[in-house]
Amino acid sequence: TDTRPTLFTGAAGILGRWLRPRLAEKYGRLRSSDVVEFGPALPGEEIVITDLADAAAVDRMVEGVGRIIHFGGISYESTFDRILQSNIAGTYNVFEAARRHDAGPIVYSSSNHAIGFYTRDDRLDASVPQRPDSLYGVSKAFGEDLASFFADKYGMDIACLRIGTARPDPTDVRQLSTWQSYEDLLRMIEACFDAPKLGCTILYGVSNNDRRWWSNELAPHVDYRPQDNAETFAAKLIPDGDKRDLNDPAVKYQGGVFVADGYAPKR
Ligand code: 15L
Repeated sequence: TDTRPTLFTGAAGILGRWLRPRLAEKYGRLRSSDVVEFGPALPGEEIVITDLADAAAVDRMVEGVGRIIHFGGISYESTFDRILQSNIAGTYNVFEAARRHDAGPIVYSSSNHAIGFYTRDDRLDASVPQRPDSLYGVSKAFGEDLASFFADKYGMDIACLRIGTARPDPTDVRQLSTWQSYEDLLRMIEACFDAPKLGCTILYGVSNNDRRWWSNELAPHVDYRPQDNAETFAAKLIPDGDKRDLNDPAVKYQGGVFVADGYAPKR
């Protein structure tokens, strides 16, 4: 097993704040990073404030680490310039520094918005072509392509998690399909690092929801066993059933509001 520290980018983010103490406990030495200040450091933790767009700073941050959990970046739609810096250049800088320093395996937070233009009637596995629903989704599709390239060209191991909606509880009808509990997300990260070989593996970050749209059957080498199911919240969330307008783009497409935001196809 790898005794080098584990690097965690995006440690001050919404998912990062929950994952950080658990990753520190699981993997011991943790090098946590974000672009904003946070702290204090946990036992065994080293905090490095880094802008992922700064290639030299990312190179220093990655030097000496083993496993990488790359969750840093913008997690919502933004301007192309901001997405370009933090998600596109940022992910390139992390993967390229990992190649140079022989770090890895890498678990990368992709997103369901890389495939958000599939409809709620579509059922997806890891082989479907990407269908990004936003510039944010395009940046996640780029990160997946970059993972494929670094795996094929340099033999690196990178798991891309197309996370659905990771939050404490599901809060709307869509999330009955897309929800991933925090505990299941952590199980997925651990299962990736326990896999014998990742290459470039695409996984859907989703709990064992009755209404899930996505299958991980093409990644049997990752022993992910989700324990939670959004359906346990269904009766409380929609006591009178699903009353939504099924033609509303935010309802019709898997990406939800990321699709509907600015949606204006010319006919
Ligand atoms: C994401 O990628 C976002 O980061 C998150 O805030 C949620 O909106 C999630 O997708 C989702 O699709 O529910």
